[in-house]
Amino acid sequence: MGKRAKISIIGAGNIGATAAHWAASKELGDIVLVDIVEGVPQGKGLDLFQAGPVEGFDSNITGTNDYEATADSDIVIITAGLPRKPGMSRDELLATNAKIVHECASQSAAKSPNAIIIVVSNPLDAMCTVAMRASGFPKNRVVGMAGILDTARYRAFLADAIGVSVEDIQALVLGGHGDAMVPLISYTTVSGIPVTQFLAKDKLDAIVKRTAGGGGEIVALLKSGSAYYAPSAAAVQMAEGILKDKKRLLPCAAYLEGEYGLSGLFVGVPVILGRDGIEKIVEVKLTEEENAALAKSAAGVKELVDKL
Ligand code: TXD
Repeated sequence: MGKRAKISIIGAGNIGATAAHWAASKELGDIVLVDIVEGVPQGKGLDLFQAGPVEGFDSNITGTNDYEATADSDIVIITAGLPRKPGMSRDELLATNAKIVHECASQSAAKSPNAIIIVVSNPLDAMCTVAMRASGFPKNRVVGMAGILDTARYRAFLADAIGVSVEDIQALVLGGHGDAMVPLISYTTVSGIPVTQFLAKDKLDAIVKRTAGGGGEIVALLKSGSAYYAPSAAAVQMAEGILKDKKRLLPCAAYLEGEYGLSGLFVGVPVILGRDGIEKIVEVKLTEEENAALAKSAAGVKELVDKL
């Protein structure tokens, strides 16, 4: 009889703790919260554990300041790092967060050599490279969360504008997790019906623009932090797809070696997520314009990675 799955979440801040919340409410497995701040992962873990009787989930949830308890995790979600302040770009977090993600990935990998790492920390695409180098894991076991979030924002805005359920909007947003992300309008449908039959171009373009600035919009509102409900929900959707071997086709940051004409970089592309992590990178046909936008977005990622 197999044991419960084990998910370690590194960084018990806004995203990490909320990811633990979503994972517990989906009863995905036992959860270990890790943070450097004494008491924070322990307190949040204990509190979430005590929600079990109310919500009806059975999950051992613990918090710790070291990696002992994370041993043999199936999934490691790395959310540790500084978030943006108003006016900051994700890129300005590079140096600080690269050190943090390097430490978290290497410590996690040492305790869980067979885990799949889901990277959340920003600047996302570059942090995926840091995590892959630090963990030494093969490219199928390091995946970045950004595309699902960007696509969720895009889908939410579309559903609101069209007046349909968010469940009936299918879409893909590719590219780096930055202002140059690439929403694929040609693949956006409402229950299979092209979105262009519902919205005029100017409305669509406005939604694409708002999506690209989606992170910044929330940072400006919150002033002391960045988005965490949707990012953590997206990271947990990836964990669920892996743990349940669902073969989800989702936009995630994956290490490319020739796909989309790109190599040696993590960029947001459609992937199939299953028990082995990134089981396939799906190459879809792109318009000239979409290809150019993806290449531009990738160039931005490369610039950052070269600074590492
Ligand atoms: O789409 C995406 N990928 C992005 C990612 C969406 C939103 C925000 N994103 C980024 O996630 C954000 O820019 C940050 O880089 C991370 C985490 O954001 P969060 O909002 O959770 O930041 P917090 O609340 O400051 O939490 C970070 C925690 C905090 O508790 C620190 O004590 C902890 O990280 N931390 C560490 N934990 C473990 N080990 C080390 N070294 C460490 N350093 C800090």
